[in-house]
Amino acid sequence: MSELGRLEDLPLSYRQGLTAHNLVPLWPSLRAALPHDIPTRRTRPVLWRYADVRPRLLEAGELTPIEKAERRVLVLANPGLGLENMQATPSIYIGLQLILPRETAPNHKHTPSAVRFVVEGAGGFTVVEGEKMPMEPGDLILTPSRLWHEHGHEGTGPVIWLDALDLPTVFALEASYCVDGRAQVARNQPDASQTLYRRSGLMPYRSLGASRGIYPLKRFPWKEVRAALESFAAVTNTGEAVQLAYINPETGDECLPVLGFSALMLRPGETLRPARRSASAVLHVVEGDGQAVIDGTELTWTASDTLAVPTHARVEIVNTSSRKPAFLFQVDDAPMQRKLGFYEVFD
Ligand code: GTQ
Repeated sequence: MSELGRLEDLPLSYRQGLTAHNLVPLWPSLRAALPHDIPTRRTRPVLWRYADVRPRLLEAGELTPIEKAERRVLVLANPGLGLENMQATPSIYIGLQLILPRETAPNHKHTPSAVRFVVEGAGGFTVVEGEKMPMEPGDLILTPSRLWHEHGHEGTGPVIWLDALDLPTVFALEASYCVDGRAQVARNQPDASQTLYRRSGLMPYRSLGASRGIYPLKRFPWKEVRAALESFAAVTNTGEAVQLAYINPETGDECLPVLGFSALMLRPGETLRPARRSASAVLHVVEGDGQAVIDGTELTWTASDTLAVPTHARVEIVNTSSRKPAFLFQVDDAPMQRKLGFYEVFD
């Protein structure tokens, strides 16, 4: 194939004329925009150790009162994408949020969708559109686009959770904004995971045929996810992924439009080599110890650590314990890629 013409090949006066009229020749940039066979990836395989993040987050609790922060968050920023851009991967924002006893992170709503995955502590809660949801370690809580949400803490000791947002995409669309609101009045009843959607395969009869709730279930208790993974593992060969997707129980679709969520279990000593795919991902360790090799970069992980997986990356994940299982929570952008029509799984 012939070399494409360079910008320098063009006469200076011609280039100046283009610039003056807000015009750009494609051919010098064509290969950068459309590289052959595999995208150009600036995203690095990175590990954020909880042991490095936690003390700095607790220090933020002393340095910055909640009133001065609104949300007290340290963002896990991928250095390959520029720290100031607050991207773990091109499409995934990840932050670790701290709330201290009796603090409130005030009510607001915004165009990006968010989820919380609880890392530690007891007594935290999130209220979404009047539904109060307890936050126990490992619970996944959805705050979909433009729904009112606020967080609080009725217990003792710090509560820390991982925030995952589709902010990079919404921001790139120049569509990211927030509205502040007055404190919600929470309904005095348990959340839908404890009442209307107790078990997969069962939903309120009235939902059949009716116009369905868009986000019927916004809390997925970890103790149920963990038990489901163990039952799944009991009938699955070693080396085959024990992985459950979080879905909307009324439609069977992914929970949110841009980001997808799943939970993985690795049996003691197990190695997983998932097929290479077009989606980027973030892995968060719920329990266990192990190693990951992501595009040749070796990373050693333990509980509450978080890893970035670039698009098209070759990934190997190993549970290095010979006695204990490991559990990982995964965020990826496969839902958006599927909707855009280019989600691919290779090999
Ligand atoms: O808790 O609503 O990490 O609005 C970033 C933006 C958390 C939240 C973040 C947010 C929130």
